[in-house]
Amino acid sequence: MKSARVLGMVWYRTCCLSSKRLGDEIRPLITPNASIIARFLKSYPVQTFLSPPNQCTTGGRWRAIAALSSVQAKFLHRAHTKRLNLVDVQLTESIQSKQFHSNDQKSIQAAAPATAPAPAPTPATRSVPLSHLKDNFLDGTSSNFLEELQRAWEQDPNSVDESWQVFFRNFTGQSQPSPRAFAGPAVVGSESIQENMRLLLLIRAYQVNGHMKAQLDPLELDRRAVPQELDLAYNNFGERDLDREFSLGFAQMGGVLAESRPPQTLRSIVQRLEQAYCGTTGYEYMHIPDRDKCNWLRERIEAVNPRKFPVEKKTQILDRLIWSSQFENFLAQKWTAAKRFGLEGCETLIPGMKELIDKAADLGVESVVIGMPHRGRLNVLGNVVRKPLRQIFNEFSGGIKPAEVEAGGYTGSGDVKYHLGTSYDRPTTSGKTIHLSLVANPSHLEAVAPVVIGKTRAKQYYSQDTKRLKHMAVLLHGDGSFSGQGVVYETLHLSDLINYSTGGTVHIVVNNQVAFTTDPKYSRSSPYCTDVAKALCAPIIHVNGDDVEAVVHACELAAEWRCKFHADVVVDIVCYRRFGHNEIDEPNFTQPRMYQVIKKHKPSLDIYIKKLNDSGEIKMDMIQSMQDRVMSILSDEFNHSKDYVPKKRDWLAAFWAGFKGPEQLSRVRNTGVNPDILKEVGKKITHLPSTFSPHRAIKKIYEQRLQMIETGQGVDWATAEALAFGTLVAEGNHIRLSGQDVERGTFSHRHAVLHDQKTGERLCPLHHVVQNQAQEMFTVSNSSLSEFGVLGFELGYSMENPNSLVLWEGQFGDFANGAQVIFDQFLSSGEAKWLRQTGLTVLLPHGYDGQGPEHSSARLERFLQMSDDDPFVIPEVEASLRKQIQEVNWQVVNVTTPANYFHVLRRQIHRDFRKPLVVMSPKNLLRHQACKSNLTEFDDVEGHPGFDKQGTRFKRLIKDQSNHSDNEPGIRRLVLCSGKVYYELEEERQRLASTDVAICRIEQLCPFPYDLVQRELRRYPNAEIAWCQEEPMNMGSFQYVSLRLATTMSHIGRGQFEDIKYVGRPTSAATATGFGNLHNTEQKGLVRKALQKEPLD
Ligand SMILES: Cc1ncc(C[n+]2csc(CCOP(=O)(O)OP(=O)(O)O)c2C)c(N)n1
Ligand SMILES: [Mg+2]
Repeated sequence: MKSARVLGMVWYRTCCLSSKRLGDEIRPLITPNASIIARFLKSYPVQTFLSPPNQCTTGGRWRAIAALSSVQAKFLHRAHTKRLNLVDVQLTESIQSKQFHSNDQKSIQAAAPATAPAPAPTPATRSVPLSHLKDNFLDGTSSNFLEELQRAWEQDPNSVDESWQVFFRNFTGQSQPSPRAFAGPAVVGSESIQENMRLLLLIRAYQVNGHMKAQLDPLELDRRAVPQELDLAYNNFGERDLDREFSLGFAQMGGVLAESRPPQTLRSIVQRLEQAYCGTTGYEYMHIPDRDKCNWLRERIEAVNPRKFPVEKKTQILDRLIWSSQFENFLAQKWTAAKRFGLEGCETLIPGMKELIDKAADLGVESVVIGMPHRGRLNVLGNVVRKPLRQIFNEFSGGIKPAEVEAGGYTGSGDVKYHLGTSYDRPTTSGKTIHLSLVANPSHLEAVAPVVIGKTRAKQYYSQDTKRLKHMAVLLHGDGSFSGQGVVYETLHLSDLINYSTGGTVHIVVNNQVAFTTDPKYSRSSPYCTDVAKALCAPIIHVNGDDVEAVVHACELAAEWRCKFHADVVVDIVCYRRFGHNEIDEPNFTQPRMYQVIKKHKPSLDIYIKKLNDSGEIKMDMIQSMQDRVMSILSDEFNHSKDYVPKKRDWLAAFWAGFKGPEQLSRVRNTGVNPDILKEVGKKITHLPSTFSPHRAIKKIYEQRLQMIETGQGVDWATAEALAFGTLVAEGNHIRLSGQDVERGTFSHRHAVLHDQKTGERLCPLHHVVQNQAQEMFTVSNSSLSEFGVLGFELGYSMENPNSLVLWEGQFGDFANGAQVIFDQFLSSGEAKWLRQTGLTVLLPHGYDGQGPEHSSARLERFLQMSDDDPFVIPEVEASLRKQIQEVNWQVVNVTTPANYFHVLRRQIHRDFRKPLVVMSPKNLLRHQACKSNLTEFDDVEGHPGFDKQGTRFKRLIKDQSNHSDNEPGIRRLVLCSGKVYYELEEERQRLASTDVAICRIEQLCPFPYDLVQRELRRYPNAEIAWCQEEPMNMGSFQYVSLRLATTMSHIGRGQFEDIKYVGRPTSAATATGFGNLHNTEQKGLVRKALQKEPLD
């Protein structure tokens, strides 16, 4: 009874420490009071104790554990005497691991007594595995309760929870016991139990907190308090116990606790644990709820014979470290004043990464997509990705722009050398070849992370790598960025999402313990910079960056983990930065003490050379000759770099072959579809199987869609979109639409995925456009609630293969600014900087319908401001020279008809180049009676509306719908507008029965349709020219349009900028008013003004 209370106290303390709020609730439970425990045990089936923590509420689990505390030892005893091995081990594991899952080191220490509380143990006569214990000390109310429960079960098995039924069946031997369980029980006293429990706690303490004692910091500046739990005395062990043998074997456990381990002395157990957990590698994995994963790690970490590298391997590691170190030295010598963000202080990254890649290749990985920041990028490019050194050196010297060697000149604006990306096929040590691509990135730290993941996922799609074994992502991070940038978290959270997973990313943190000039204590609140990854239950391997073999071990383990469990893993290389943030920065201004230490600190290569030399494993003359060889190759490459001629841009490789750069004309193509195909696809995408029970309202919507297809009348927005997707799929293209709630559509209009009302089963009619269509060919997926992460992902996805239409939809256009970095740094400028094209399409709901400042504007003005078409230059109109759309950085459209939406989506694919497309999507037009198109506007039949000599196409401008001739001198005003305000203007015109005002819609704002605007200006020679928008004057498209409109007007002698009449809201700080009445007044006012009889002022 007393012992039970002691055990109860242990658990109680654990519970209280981990969740102080639960203390009062738990306190009564540790007193073995049958009725209370009964109540709790009834509420908590066996699984509550056994299931991973994430499968029951934390509070529930703690309460359950507390309830169990006083009966736990009874279970051990009973279970073993009745040959039930499994349950007790699981119970022990589950409870004890819970204690140690708390990483709140400070609180554990604070709550723990200063000295060991319990009396020194009496040495046991012999070692006894816990699984062989037999004791009968547990009398009392807790066991009484169990007996009562057992009696109740014996009388009526169904009177207790099913889990307890199973338990008692096992308990009484009514189930088949495992053969292992027949090992003969040994009889020992309660002290032995306690002693074994304490040893278990000690082992657990190493597993959980060993990393706190590990020698991770090469500079030894990080003086962390060693947790008390790792102290023998704290666990009531002393010198005299060190040579006693203990046998701890458990089924279900790996590592030191594995059943197969022979009895060991306490000394050897502790030694092993110290080596495993407190050397130059620290492991954090006890937050992982999965027992198998933990055991897998334990087996490797606690292996009896820790991995030892043979001399050949050490030679290879040395060679790689020489390359890494000398590469930086060489650059430093040749370009003394250049910024290169060198790797000095973390040179071991290179042998580590190479090992990671070799190991991954051995395990079946065929290609690795790498994303990394500035630090060490050139070194990685040269030594890991194997970009030719002469090319790197050439670029370093300023290089020749690719344009100078390519006819036509498509150079873009270029980027600094440490941002450029590249890809190569690299042979591995085991004779395989692995494709490595380093993705170009902007300076914005971590922004490339989701892009890399998206690209990896696309590679997996195109190579049918459904198990995600062939393509792997590796992301490198800085310590400051990993903990500081939110997109890290947003990217991590994509890792296990069905439509975003890549089967695990290997993260490597170059943790130089400083971010620019900021110390970690000022840049993060978590103990480790990697703590964010714990949210994913990823193992985190901290490793001292001076120990190259440990770094190589860590990277090897990371590759194995990723390939085994298809999940993320983090290697945190704790290192230092030998120089300032860049080579011309003075670090002593801000980190004087650190840099005093760094100044005296030997480089990792010197440390390794000394180690190998001291041990006699590799002789000094051999090391010298290895170094000489590397130096001579570097010098050779440098000499060749001077006359290095860059090759043709490499984005044309693979899937992009045949695609055109802006210097090569791509002709406008027909986007209309054969009417039979259109109908056929229309039927497929509106077909619901008879076995499917849709929601009534959605059934009706689908019936209406079918009717639209059959009658060819009144096709709405959602149907037009589905037709665009369906016809593109029928043509063999891959479609991927992702974003928040896109399956149904924020405005409940899309219903691309239906849910059976009886079974909950999902149905996506667009999966069935062609026979045996692979589901993923049309992917529509609700995403995580992230803009930055998900848009970045889709961007990366879109860049892999041009034969796909990849779309991201913002919930409301407002939220796009959460992904602003992707728009600014990648989408609007990526082609210019890195010569990489993408046809990524972004749908941003936009429009003023009184929903207030946060749901009205997609900030159209920002997209237009970033557009690079020249406002003062009328582009070439001659068809054979017309490349305006190829030369612009992106397209921005504000489309007003379903048919035009259909064509603009199809146009993304039906051209020989790729260009980002930003669509201001409608909201109230989705159900607007006038916003409908006829099927004849979608097809490619001569004579049908929209058909011209180039077939049916997207209309960049929609002229007035009043059948005006080419010359309408009687029109007194031409109102130019864009977007849904058109319908309000049209309604007002009809209300006024006005015939002397023309209304023209500019559907494509960027690039500006100079040619068509000119045509309309000429059509109405006497008209006053007005620009009408619903956005405030400092927003919307006024500023963008007015400059270009003025250029057009002056070009044809129709006036100047001052002659443009503005009709719209006045300037404003907020995008819209939050008062409904005011909105209506404003909206009506601007519409009336646009059509007023009097001339505009
Ligand atoms: C999003 C973003 N914010 C700020 C910066 C400016 N900046 C460049 S490097 C750097 C420090 C990065 O620290 P860390 O991630 O630890 O990498 P390290 O330079 O130490 O390798 C900062 C703040 C940036 N590039 N990107
Ligand atoms: Mg840093």
